[in-house]
Amino acid sequence: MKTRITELLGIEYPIVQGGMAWVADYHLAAAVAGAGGLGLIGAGGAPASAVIEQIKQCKALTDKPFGVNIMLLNPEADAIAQAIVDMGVKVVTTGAGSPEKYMAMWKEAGVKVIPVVASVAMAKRMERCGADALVAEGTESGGHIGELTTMALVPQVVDAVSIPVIAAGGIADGRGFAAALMLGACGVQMGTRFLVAKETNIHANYKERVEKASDIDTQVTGRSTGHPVRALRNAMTRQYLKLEKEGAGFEELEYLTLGGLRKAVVDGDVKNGSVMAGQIAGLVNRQQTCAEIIQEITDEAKQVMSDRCKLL
Ligand code: TUI
Repeated sequence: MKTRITELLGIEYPIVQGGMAWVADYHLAAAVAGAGGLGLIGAGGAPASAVIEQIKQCKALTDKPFGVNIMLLNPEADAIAQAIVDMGVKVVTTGAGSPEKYMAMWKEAGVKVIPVVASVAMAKRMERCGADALVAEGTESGGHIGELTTMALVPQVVDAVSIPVIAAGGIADGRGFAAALMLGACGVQMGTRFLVAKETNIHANYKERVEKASDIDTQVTGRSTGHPVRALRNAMTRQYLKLEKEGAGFEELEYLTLGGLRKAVVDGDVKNGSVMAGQIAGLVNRQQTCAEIIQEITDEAKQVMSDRCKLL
């Protein structure tokens, strides 16, 4: 399956695994890379030393290209950005901010830079400062989100830039993949589907919550603080939304979510932790290997594209 993204990154399938904080470790990144997609180590809020160790381990497991996602609110983002260069990581994706200040350094080192954007303005800004491609991430996604839906965002970003666009948000099967291609994307990024991959090292309770989730089970907290985050509804999201409605301040709200993702991923506390997942969780109900996921999605996409064409 050749697209501008497979050619740019030297991968077999235009499928990128989301760089999920606490979730996307070197096991998952290497498994996705081995299956022909782009695997990512999610740096999240981890210290640079931990990310460097993850990169080393990933290199030991695979010869295929893999990347690192930098969450730009990480206080050690500068050191992680430098480590990417020093360690010869081939691809970097960024989230929750603008990576402009690292761009010159990465370009000079030949790192492919793929910022995640949630608006046309940000997409244009990233192209201007030298991005090689973009992930256009709709509000259906889990975790930190923007306002626009994937359906509205992707074609508008595709029209606004010349670099290849990867669609994300609400995509978990071949139909979503095919639809993204129809919107003009050259590939897809998926997080939620990979949450339940066999190679994903998260607590069994987290996987079970995702597998059992229905279409209406996610909630968005933090709209009032300017940090909207989508997660599966639980005692934490309910309490958060109640406090938000009552006009609670930033500090009180932050306290509620502090360490919430770690609580859910590592401790398996899916009641009080932050069980980040996208709106498509209702469709994700089986644990498969990364290779099975990628194979099934590409087969299904090819099938639905040929079926639909016959109907026309
Ligand atoms: O970054 C994400 N998703 C994330 S990061 C994350 S870790 C976290 N944990 C607890 C609380 C908050 C975060 C969990 N999920 N997706 C990529 C993404 N980036 N979505 C939206 C954006 C974005 C937002 C603003 C990109 C650029 C941007 O620009 C702001 C600016 O500088 O103008």
